[in-house]
Parts: sequence; C-alpha cells; structure tokens
Amino acid sequence: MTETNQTPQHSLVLVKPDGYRRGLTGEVLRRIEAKGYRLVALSIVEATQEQLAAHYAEHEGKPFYQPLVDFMSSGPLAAVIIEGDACIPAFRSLAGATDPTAAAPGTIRGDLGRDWGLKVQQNIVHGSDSPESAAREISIWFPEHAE
Ligand code: IDP
Ligand code: MG
Repeated sequence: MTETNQTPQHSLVLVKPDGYRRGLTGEVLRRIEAKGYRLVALSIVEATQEQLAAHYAEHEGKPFYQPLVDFMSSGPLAAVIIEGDACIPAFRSLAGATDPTAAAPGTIRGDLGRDWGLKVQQNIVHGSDSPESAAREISIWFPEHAE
C-alpha cells in the first residue's frame, strides 16, 4: 500500500496589480492548473493597508518597502489559494526569480515580466516561500480558510 500525506499543501498566490491590470490573471491561473494544482479559493480585491503591512512585514525598513506597498495598492489584485503536494516550492519555480530580467524564460516572470525602471520590481505574482509563510498569508487574505 502506498502512503500519502493526509493534508495536501496549500500556497497563497497573488496576481499583483500589474498582472491583473494587464489581463494576465487567466494566464497565471492557466499555468497553475496546467501544472496540476487545484484552485481552492479565488478573490479579486483591493488590498487594505493593514493586509499589506502584515503580508510584507519582513520587508519593512527596506528601500523598496513603501514603493512596494504603493504598487500593491495601485489597483485590484487576485488572491488565490492553490492546493497540491509540494505546491509551495512548485509555484516559486513556476514564478521564477524576483527580478524579471533575471527570471528564466518559461517562468511567469521570465515570460511575462520586465523591468520598468521603477523603485519596485513589478513582477506579476507573489507566492508563499514556506509552509509557515503560507499559513500566515492565507490567514491575511482568506481568514475563513485559516489553518
Ligand atoms: P519574492 O516576491 O520573489 O518572494 P521578496 O524578496 O519577498 O521577493 O520581495 C517582495 C517583492 O518586493 C518582490 O516580489 C518585488 O516586487 C519587490 N522587491 C524585492 N526586492 C527588490 C529589489 O531589490 N528592488 C526592487 N523591488 C524589490
Ligand atoms: Mg517573498
């Protein structure tokens, strides 16, 4: 008999305001589904200052922090919970490197993103970087799904 994990992994994905504005939400979701992961919650929202302060607390004090918060407040974004074994590292791999110029072709940021000469990199997506981050971020964007 094959043993399987009892609880599938979840990751919090954001299609950032640049991706939403450019009509790339469907393309991002398509890549997640084509990879084999399931969408379990999806919401188009305008982020509150409280949500962004909590979500990006680790970056407070860095030079790109305020530009990042302003960018993430610049319009609607799509918040998504995805599900499936190893979806946290797998989505980071689909997303590619933070800097869209360095992100490999074939990745979301490498294929769809570019440097616009701004103080913050507009790189289309966010994905949780660890199970602890995923649990924390899911509680920020989807309190009803908090684990
Ligand atoms: P990640 O999104 O790849 O996890 P983080 O280091 O968590 O990258 O940074 C959060 C976001 O802040 C990035 O996605 C990007 O939008 C922006 N950012 C990170 N580092 C820089 C930088 O050095 N210059 C400009 N913007 C940055
Ligand atoms: Mg990060």
